[in-house]
Amino acid sequence: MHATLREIRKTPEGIMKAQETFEEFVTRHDFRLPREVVYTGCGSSHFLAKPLAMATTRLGGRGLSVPCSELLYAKENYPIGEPELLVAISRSGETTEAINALESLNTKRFAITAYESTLSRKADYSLIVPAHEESVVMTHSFSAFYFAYLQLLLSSFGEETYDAVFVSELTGEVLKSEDYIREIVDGFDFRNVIFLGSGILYPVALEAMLKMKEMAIFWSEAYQTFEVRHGFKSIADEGTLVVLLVEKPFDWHEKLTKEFQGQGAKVLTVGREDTGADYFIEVPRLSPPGNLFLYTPVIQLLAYYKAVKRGLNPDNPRFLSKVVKW
Ligand code: F1P
Repeated sequence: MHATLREIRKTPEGIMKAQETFEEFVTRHDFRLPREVVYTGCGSSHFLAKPLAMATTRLGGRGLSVPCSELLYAKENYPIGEPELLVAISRSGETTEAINALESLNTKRFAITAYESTLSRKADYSLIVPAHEESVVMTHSFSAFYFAYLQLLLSSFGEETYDAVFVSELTGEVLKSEDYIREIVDGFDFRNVIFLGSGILYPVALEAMLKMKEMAIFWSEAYQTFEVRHGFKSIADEGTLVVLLVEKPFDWHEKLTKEFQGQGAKVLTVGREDTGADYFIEVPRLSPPGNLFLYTPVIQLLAYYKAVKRGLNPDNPRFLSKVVKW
């Protein structure tokens, strides 16, 4: 079995490891997360920085996400202000840009990583979540990192934390859609794919787009849900799969589904209710910003099975390496 598939299936386990890391952190440190936080990372880790920034903002703080390279070479273009904390995310903890970016602001430094690493050693505080992966691409570690930090964020801001066992079980429920996802990929040989999501689900759409490119070397795009109608939708035709990631759909989602179907495209809705789509994956109820966990395994499986269908090895995608050094 491919390591990638094994690792996607480990999502429930990753959540539990993340909970342990969070609990250990709060026992060991008196430190609580501040309100003004800049988040940074590269690739998937950058797409994880985005929901973390959004979660910070939702909870009443101010979160900003900036890719590491931008923080290093173009930060004057971003509203960085005077943050109380810089959080750098890197699965390996050895990505050159992430290590350098951690030193780019004159503030306290926090690392989220899977290993004791250069990044964690340079940080004042770190969450080391041992969701280790063999695969080049990041899968269950994405959800695990998010969970550990979200718990810390919630507890720092005086909010109730998530029940880890419950969330872990819910991700297990979502993983049961694996056979159905494989059937979709086998039954419809789509030529391109568009991922749509709003709020916290937009970074999930971006991560889905990246997973498709990394694992399946396949053309994919991602937009904030309704933004796609403004020109971008012209590329959708009978060869297109549109993946609509939605928490609770309303009439606009149904109209959007019909609009794409009218262009000949097929729609897969992933959400709590169907939108009249060609394919539907129901996700259990879990309030945002924690609902991200219910979508990530689905989009990872979709990219995995597309890679398999295309006869590729998703564990070792062409031209890519696990750690990007400069
Ligand atoms: C960052 C990253 C991954 C990507 C690829 C190359 O790694 O861009 O997101 O999947 O493997 O590296 P890291 O800094 O999180 O270790």
